[in-house]
Amino acid sequence: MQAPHPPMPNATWPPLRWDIFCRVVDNLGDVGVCWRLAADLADRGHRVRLVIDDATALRWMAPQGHAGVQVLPWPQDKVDCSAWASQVDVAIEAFACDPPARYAQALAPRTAPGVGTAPPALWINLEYLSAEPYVERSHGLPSRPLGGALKWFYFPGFNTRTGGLIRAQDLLENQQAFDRDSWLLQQHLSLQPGERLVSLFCYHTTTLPDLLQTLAGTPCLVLLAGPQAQSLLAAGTPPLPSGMRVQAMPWLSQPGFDRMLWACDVNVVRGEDSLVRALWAGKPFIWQAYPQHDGAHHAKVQALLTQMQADADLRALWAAWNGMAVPAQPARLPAWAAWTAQTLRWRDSLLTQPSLCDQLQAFVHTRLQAGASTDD
Ligand code: TRH
Repeated sequence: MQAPHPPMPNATWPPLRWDIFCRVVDNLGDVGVCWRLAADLADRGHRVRLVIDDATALRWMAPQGHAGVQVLPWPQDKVDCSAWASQVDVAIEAFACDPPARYAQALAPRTAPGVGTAPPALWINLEYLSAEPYVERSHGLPSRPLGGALKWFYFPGFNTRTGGLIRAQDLLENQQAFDRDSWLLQQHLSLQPGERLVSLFCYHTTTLPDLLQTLAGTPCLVLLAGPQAQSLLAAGTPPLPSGMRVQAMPWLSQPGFDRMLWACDVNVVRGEDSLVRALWAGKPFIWQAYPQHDGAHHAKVQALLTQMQADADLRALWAAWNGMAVPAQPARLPAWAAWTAQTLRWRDSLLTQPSLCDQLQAFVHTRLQAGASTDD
């Protein structure tokens, strides 16, 4: 059963000043999620500083920047950034990245009632996305080591007991205006009769040959996004199954990446942000979880399959792709009509929920009103 929807943002709430701290651990998800969040908040009238230790990927992910978002390099230890903390209403540390020490010291007294006299500020730890049950238990909890700063845990998620999913306000409008034929022309792509268009964004994996076999059950043109799939296939390893053509794609901007997913019939995506984009695209998709050595990602895959009420074929396909099972022969694609309908059903139900930014604004407003107290 779904919990009641959290309060929706109110037009009378004032715009706020936000700092988002991001350390790029590896891959593109850290910067990708932080950038989408920053842009979405700015579109709602807020002022956002994105403080990031490696902004290289933003050159192609967001070449135009975004009105209302300022990108700042992560300050070195000797830089006194404590003044920043007095200028902010909400500080978000993405994925427990720990803001610079001087900033943290200056912000701490503003986070808890009774500690300082300065106006309250909120310190939020934005966590990774997962459909696992711990997310509902942990979302929105405060944490305050004795005498320390008060931090709030914010967990994105797939139901209203969690923090929601990033969804730009103009997403549906842009999707409805999208013209697939023009996009194909712009990309110099042409489909042969009966061919499906598939995007492939993945990690290095030994399960790729089987997935290609599965996809090639219907003739398809596979767009290789990102370097991993491209390098895997560059030397003809694995060989392409018959009925499959491939095309390497350049790095696309985030809006360009989204458009590619809208254009495709099937999207193979990975990690966190591209999963959510595939979901909003509303096309059948196959997800690869960020692989962890202890196999912790298997539980993430299972939890997501359960959340989306996947059928047995989809479960078998995702399990094989994520290395959770070794099938005797390549898994098969779910029946097309049922797969499409199931994906759209889930997407439509998620669209009725407030987005992550809707919920985050309500969360922040409630707590700032209460003077950042944990009593509400
Ligand atoms: O790159 P990722 O594998 O990031 C991962 C995950 O987020 C994972 O959960 C996290 O633990 C790990 O990083 C540290 O996958 P993800 O999250 O889909 O991020 C990819 C981003 O790159 C996404 O914002 C889309 C963007 N992108 C483009 O904008 N253009 C492109 O051409 C491509 C290929 C990606």
